[in-house]
Amino acid sequence: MASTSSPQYPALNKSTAPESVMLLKSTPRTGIVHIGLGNFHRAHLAFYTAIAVRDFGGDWGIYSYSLRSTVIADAMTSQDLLYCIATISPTSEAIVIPGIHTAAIGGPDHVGQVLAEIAKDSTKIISLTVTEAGYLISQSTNGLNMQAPEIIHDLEHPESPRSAIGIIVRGLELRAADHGLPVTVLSCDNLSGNGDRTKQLVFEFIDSLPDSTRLRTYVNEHVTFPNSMVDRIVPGTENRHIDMVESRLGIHDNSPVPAEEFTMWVIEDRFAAGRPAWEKVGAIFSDDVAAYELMKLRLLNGTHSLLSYLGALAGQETIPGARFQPYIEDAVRTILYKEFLPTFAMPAALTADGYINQLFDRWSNTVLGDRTSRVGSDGSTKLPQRITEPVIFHAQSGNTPQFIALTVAAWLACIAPLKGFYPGADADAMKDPAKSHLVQLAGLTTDPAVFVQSVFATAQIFSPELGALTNFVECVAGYLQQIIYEGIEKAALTAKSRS
Ligand code: CS2
Repeated sequence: MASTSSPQYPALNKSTAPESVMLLKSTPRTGIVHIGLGNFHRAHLAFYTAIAVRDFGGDWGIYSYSLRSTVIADAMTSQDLLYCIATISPTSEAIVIPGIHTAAIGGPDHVGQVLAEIAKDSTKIISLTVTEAGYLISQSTNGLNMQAPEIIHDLEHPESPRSAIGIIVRGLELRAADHGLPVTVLSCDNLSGNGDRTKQLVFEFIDSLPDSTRLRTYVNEHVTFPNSMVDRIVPGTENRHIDMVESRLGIHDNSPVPAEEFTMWVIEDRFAAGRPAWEKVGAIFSDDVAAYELMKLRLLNGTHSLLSYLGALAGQETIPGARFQPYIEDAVRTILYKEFLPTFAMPAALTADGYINQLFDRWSNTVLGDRTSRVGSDGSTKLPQRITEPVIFHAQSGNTPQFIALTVAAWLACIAPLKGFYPGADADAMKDPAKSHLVQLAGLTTDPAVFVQSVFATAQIFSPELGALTNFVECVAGYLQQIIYEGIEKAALTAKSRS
């Protein structure tokens, strides 16, 4: 790991830590195996679990695994499995150090260890934060993408799965063959009905295995998949965060997590083998998770997508930069109130205005500086979750949601610009698993209408049902044309005038 002259974590203990630092170090044994060791996990599930274990005990240490990269795992291993969550807002800065991990490993070479850990009878929860893209959902079948190279590989190589679903199934297979004890699979990603969805994908994988009766029965009878809504804005780690920790604590953290103060977790209480006392440290257990999920996926995430693409095209590097452009703020209010809010029922405990005002505050966090390129990445797997049902909802009464159409057009302008159009550096920095395919389609024509038609008809990003909504598809094409020839502000003003 990076060598450094400043002291490392072991030098820090309760008496040396500054007052504003919360050191949550306990030494439980492993009870949770987590797949997807990114910043989101480290600032959310790990945070709640560290507090719950410190205050209420239990063997809920987290054995964590990153599917591809070894960077975070190596950084954490080199610093006693500790790291800082730096909570940053314009009015405060605080540091929390959640000492709850029992291992941090990364990369396909180590997947055997993860399977062995899942198989242990001491493992009670398998949790996941692998992003929308990590579930390998096919939009054409609305199920597991059996053509994905990872799934093809995983069906053929039981000992070395590479996909999250493959790892879960192979781990469950070992449990079924060994002791058959119950376990919970807990998805913490932004998918609508994330638990139900994960269960569906797990069963589709199982059904493709030869001789799967025993495993099917085990999963049916002893494995639960609670739905959950998980919320905290967590940007990527930058050097300025490393410097901030160093100047505050005098220690060098190779991998701190910047985060907003706000955090929310709503979970269904369906745990097959127990769980940490999360309800005592702020998590909400509810039978109404679906309402919270829809609220968050549409109001926060859906609008976040609009902010990222309009913002990037307007030359804004950050979400607050975008949010403070008057015409983008106007677009945000319209999409929230006119296009997303009518499509679901708010959870009984919250009011729309209260939640939306809080969103504006969260998007205004200029010092956290969440980037448009982070939020805009992976649009091909995020947008279908966020916009499909709202578009269909409006189409049923003969309407086309203008700002949702503009969001899709702006995404295409950012990810696969047509010849002669340059979307700017922030759009350039967006990654997307469908990027190379979209760029290929964009290279076949200079006509935005032809390009947009081909995306909906052939790219298998959006469902056939959405692609069949001609008015919507044409509206997207019209906005792409306007973005290219007149600019994003003009396109947003048009959308406003039609709303
Ligand atoms: C964002 C989310 O990446 C995105 O598209 O909308 O990561 C968002 O920051 C989180 O869901 C907040 O909980």
